[in-house]
Amino acid sequence: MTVQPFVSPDLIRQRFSKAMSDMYREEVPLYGALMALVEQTNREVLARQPAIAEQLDSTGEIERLDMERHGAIRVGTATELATLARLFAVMGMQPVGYYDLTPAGVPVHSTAFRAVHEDALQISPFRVFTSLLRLELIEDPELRAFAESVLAQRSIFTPEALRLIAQAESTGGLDERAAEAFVLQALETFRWHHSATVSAAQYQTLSAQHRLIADVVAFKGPHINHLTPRTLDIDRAQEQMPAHGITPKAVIEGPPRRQCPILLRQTSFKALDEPIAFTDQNETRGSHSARFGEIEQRGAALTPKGRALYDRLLNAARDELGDFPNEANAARYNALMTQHFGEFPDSVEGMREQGLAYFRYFATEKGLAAGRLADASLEDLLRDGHVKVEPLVYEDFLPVSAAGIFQSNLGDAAQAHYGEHANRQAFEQALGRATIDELALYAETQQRSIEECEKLLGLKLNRN
Ligand code: OOG
Ligand code: NI
Repeated sequence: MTVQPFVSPDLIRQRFSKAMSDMYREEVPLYGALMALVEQTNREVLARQPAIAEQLDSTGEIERLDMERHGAIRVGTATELATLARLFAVMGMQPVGYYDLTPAGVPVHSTAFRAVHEDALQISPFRVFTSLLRLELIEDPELRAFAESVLAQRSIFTPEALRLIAQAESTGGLDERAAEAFVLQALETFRWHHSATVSAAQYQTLSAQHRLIADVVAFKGPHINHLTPRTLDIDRAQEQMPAHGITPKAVIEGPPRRQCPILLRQTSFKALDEPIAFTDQNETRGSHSARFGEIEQRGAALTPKGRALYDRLLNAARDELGDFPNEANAARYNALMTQHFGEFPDSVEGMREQGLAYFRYFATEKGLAAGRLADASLEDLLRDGHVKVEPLVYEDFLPVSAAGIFQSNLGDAAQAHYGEHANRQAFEQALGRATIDELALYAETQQRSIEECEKLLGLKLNRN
């Protein structure tokens, strides 16, 4: 018997991301329109701004741009979350970061499953923002018990998916045939179902408590609710949306427009109202809105110091606005954001000097030609052009932005006030493992790039 080699988890993730995109394009035609719009703006940006093309070329991001996307799902129980963690692990995706959405009135906490090493991210940067419903925040004990009993009856994974996960765990991987089957089986968990698991009246009761509760509890599985492509110019894409039959939300979440993009800017369009059959109906007579569209622009990952500055400026702008940003105050919000963020250096050099962002260092042709340099520091090498630097792209999410995205799709009526806030410990207990600190990942990637320069240039750098 010949032993078949394992398919690398990174390739399984790449295939899964493509399969997910194909499924979603079929389910939500507007997603296809959004993809076309983003591709077109990206092409224009690359043609008009060669410096951006050059930067993406040196970091390798140019190759992953077209396949770059994130999705989002919401699950109802600890077992569902823990099994998802095992499913994503087969594709080399780990839970990174902890996000508490209760301050925004959304009864969930979340993590992002993604690849963690820069080489793996380069093969497929696919991420899934995954939220766990916090049933303990439902005040009515009867409704809570009802939600729990409905969730206890569903199984969101196919038996074959569960079997393949166990096989990957026990043997250390999946061969070609098993990997192919795994992608198809895993996809089923995220599919949209037109039939609900509750009656119309039960749906109304759940929805009256919070629309998100109905979205999680009343369905057979955690349908993927959006898939977000990466644009190189979000303002331009947002401007173009109406001409493509897409109506975006009032404000772009995240930092204001800058020369040197930081973190993450996102905008979304309203969820579709879709026909649903409840258990007491034999045809689709009800409706539910869950699925929406989103695009994002990614910039530099910030250090703890940079992130603290970002949070301070964002909070200052929002405090001065005195309300959640919305249609009516959008212009004022944008002006306040621009004004406050004037304090955040808008150049690679400025951010580097102040230690606000993470970077990747590359040995240049000139550096390689120069041969061994004794006793150099990184600053010397940069000054002499022996090493060049590019910001590390932010691979994660932002809690305030995520809250804004949730809100714009659930409607303002979905705002609630919860006495209880973050509970990372409970989340990790449900997950069955700790979440990874994203800042440590960026610091490691930066450090590896410095070590690579040392190796290529044949020197040991002064660390001061
Ligand atoms: C997730 C919303 C958050 C993002 O990009 O910040 C999100 C959800 O609606 O389930 O996707
Ligand atoms: Ni999103």
